[in-house]
Amino acid sequence: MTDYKRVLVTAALPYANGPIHIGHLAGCYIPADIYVRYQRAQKRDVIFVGGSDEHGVPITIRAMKEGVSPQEIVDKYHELIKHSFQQMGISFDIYSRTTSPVHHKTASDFFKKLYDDGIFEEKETEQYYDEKTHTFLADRYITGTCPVCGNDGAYGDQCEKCGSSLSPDQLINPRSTLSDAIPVKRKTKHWYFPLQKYEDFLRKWILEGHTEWKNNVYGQCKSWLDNGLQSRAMTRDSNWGIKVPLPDAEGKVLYVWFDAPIGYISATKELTDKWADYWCKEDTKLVHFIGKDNIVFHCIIFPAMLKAHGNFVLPDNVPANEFLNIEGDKVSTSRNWAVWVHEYIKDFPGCEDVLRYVLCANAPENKDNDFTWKDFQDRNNNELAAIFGNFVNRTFVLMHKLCGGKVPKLHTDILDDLDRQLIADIEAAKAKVENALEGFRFRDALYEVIDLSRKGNKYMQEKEPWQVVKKVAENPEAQKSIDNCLHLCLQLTANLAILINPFLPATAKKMLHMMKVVDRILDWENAGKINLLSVGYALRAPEILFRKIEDAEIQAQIEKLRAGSVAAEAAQKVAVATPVSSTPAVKPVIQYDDFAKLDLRTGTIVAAEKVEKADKLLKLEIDLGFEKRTIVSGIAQHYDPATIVGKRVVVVANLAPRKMRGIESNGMILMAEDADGSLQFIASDKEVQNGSIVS
Ligand code: B3M
Ligand code: ZN
Repeated sequence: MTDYKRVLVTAALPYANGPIHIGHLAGCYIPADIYVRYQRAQKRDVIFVGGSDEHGVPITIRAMKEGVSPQEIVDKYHELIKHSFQQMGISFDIYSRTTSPVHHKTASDFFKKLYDDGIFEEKETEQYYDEKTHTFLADRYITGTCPVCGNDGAYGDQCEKCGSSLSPDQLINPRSTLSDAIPVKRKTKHWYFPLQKYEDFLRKWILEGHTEWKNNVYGQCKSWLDNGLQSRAMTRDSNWGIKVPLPDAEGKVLYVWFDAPIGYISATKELTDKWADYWCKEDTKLVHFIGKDNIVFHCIIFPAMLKAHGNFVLPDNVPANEFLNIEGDKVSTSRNWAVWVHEYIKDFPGCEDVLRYVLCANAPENKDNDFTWKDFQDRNNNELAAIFGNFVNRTFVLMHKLCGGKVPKLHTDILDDLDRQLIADIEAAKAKVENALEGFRFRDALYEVIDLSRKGNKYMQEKEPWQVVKKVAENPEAQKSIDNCLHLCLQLTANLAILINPFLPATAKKMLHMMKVVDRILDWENAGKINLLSVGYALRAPEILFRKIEDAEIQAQIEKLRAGSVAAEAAQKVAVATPVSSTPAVKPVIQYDDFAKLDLRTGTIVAAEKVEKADKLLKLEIDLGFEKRTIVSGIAQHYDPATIVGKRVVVVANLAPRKMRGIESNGMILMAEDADGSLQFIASDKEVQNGSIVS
């Protein structure tokens, strides 16, 4: 199994355009961290690299939304994300960022090498262009209807509803996400990577060489290959990103999916001078942890790039997870349907391991899975606290009570079947957990650990040292049975610390403290042994490993989730009314007949007063020449009624009457909204007779 000399583990670089949520953790960071901690315990040469993905459209769009520069966005979220990872115990050896100078040089050199080797196809094509914002619309700058599933909000690179990978040309009714404009086609030049030329290599390497990959990963690769690969543009028109290192490439940057995976190499360079050992020597085992939406980039595109470049190892495995839904619904950052990691840490201080536990025990390893707060509570209270925590606690309490606070002796002469079975279970657990971890079956591995603690509880229940103690007075030999029970339970506790350590490192640390032993005990080679704690050694008092999580806390989280998503929806409605660019887009075309239905007339305001209990409304009396009208208008926050009497206005005279605050409004006055939101009257510059037709 270990015919490699070093292990290089990467976890997807999250876009620094927002905080991370628990779906990110479950998708790749927790499994990656478990794997790495396990490798470290095995004393293997392993490094774990990660960082923020700071280029691409997700960043620039966020910057536009927040009205700040892309640099400000990535600075803010990089720090937030990095901090969340630290708090959750995701133990990167380096957490870098793709705006780092080392990365810019590495990615730029990589591109230049492929260019110099004549790998790219240079093509001028027509691409969608937004004339309002003067932007070429690739990737997420363009939206429209998905040709596969009909989702109206599909992007130019992907439909998030059905998961299809798309190009802007496939979208039905494309629109710019920047201004809502209908895009036009314009010529632009880009450098394309000819993926189809690597099809044979990829087929052999994956479909024949990596049949051991997870079904979901292998299946996606096969379907990509069977559908035929095409050239893909590796550059974009943008001013945010890594400049294309060629003379005639003004305003062009590397495609974010070209530079981001190279970020793994750059981060390794920043970490160690020996980076080339990890990236270029054949006896490296490279493992990419990612979510399912990144499979094609890590299994097809990046390996083809590495192959074209030469001199790099290819991933040995890409154990991608599927998606984690929340309370039965897909995670959506725009709808704020998510559990944010930095908020969890604030709401449940000291419970980071609980989240790690739940996200691993319920990981979407082979299919999408659901996170619910109820399940979170149940797993904490019924598994962590009631089984694992309870076993450790009982062991310590009884050891203090019945064995004087010291590790008792093991009297081998009186070992019975129960004792022997427990010893066998301890020995067997190591291989079970190990096999599951080597095979990226993290749920199974964790189950085995909890199962071992369950066996400990059962053993203790059958041995009943609290009953046996009653016999000690008349039969001193009975103490031997108590000693054996607690000796084995303590050795089992030490084993549990070793086995749980990759999953719940903070818990393992607490257990070490209680046992007064050094970190070295956690070396994997110690698992399965029953001589880890020396006889006569005094141990500390027990600490509660997992507190109970109350119903009220769970209720509060469910309410927070719902309230957050309602607020986000309301905010989104406002955002739709005011697109990112300052002037709203023109509405869809109408015919003259549509316009001719409107009866617009000139008029004069002859009276104005506030409407009671409505701070936005004014009741206006309008002289239309042929009649006077009452019109209720929403301008109270812009005009004092006294100042507008005598103003000339344009009125929609044939608008159906409508009651507002009990007053019937007969028509509407036209106002122009300025960029700052103020309202201006519309009137002709010369005085026109009231009642004149406006057309
Ligand atoms: N930033 C997409 C994502 O966050 C992308 C991953 C890059 S990994 C090299 O899902
Ligand atoms: Zn779709």
